[in-house]
Amino acid sequence: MALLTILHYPDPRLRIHARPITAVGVETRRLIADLLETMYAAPGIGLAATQVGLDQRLIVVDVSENNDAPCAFINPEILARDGKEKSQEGCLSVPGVFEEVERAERIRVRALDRDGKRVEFDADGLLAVCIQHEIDHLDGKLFVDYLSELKRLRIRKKLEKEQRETHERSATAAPAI
Ligand code: GNR
Ligand code: NI
Repeated sequence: MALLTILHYPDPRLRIHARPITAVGVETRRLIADLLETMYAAPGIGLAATQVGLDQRLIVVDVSENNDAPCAFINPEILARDGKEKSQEGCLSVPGVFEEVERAERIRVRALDRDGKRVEFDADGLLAVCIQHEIDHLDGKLFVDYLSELKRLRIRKKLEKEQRETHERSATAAPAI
């Protein structure tokens, strides 16, 4: 198991449209374990491979109270959408930002599970929000894209400043030779 580094907006790698996984084997299962470990450590309720710089259509989700319902979906697709609902969203790639986003209230999802078996199910509530948010990541899309240009610009400036300060601190603490 390994903790992976989560990329932060506006890293251009978050804009990559990820490629489908063609064969589900031990490599994919190892990656699922690493993504789940990274998600729980963050902590978050979902994580997409795109967020750790991997060009693969793979997401993990756990919306349970006790973090005891880990799910992995490979090549996930939304087959149908129904209703509209606004809810407050956050993103591990946009730390410290929480804004209202409108999404479909209910969705029908098709994917492969960790054994490469096809699954199809309906989702609503937080699970529906989370799966839509994660599939957006696989398409290079972030929840800030649903906000106004002014809000997005303010968020970008704030995160760029935080990243500059983080780099200055680490440069001072451990100077490169
Ligand atoms: O941990 C997360 N919480 C969350 C809350 C509301 C809507 C979506 C999410 S997903 C987010 C983790 C994340 O960034 N996944 O990509
Ligand atoms: Ni996210």
